[in-house]
Amino acid sequence: MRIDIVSVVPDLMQSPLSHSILKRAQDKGILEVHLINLRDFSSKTYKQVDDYPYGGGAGMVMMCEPLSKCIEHLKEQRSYDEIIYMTPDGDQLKQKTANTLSLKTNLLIICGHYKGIDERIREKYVTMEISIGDYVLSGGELAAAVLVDTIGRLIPGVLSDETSALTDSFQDELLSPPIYTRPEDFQGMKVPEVLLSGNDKKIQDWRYEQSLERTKKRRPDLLDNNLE
Ligand code: 6GU
Repeated sequence: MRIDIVSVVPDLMQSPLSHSILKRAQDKGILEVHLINLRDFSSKTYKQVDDYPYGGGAGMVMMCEPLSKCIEHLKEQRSYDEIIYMTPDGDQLKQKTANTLSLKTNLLIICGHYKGIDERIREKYVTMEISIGDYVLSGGELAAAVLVDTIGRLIPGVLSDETSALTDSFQDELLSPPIYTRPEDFQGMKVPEVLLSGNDKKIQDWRYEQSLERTKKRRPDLLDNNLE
């Protein structure tokens, strides 16, 4: 999979994309991430990419021209399965979205900064609009890093233990059960007996019960969604 990310502050995403599982995915050649600096497509003297909003008000708006030039340039080289705009008024990112996107070949992600991008760019090019939650970030970059992380780890072949992503919280719309490692006794707090029993069936049943209980207590909304 190839993911191209357009931003005015591409450096913001450098570190999250260069470690851990995303690094491994790129080292293995399964994932390719390219950061594109929108300023490279500005025709203004000071590489300006934003301008005052028509109608007035606070904040700047990312102009049509550099974005359009940039997107057209990228589209000449490959066709994108989705052109995704990161925006707080987009559809909220869910595991299901990540699952679907992890099977694509070419994705283009556009990060808004300032107040966001000119509406006409959304109308002309954008095929998906994604938010990562109901709070405000300074720009789409950290949200894009979150999106790439959640997609990247799902691409077939990225996780060495192929089943590991399947037992994540949310993958089956339940939260994960509690987990333990050595020692068996930590300052008098013991690991649940069943996990030491060696009885796989009992362990799986216990984990499922714990998942269900935890979800009921912490995120009953997830269970309601299951009934829809
Ligand atoms: Cl995708 N962008 C911004 N600027 N803020 C956000 C967001 C995205 N998702 C949640 N808050």
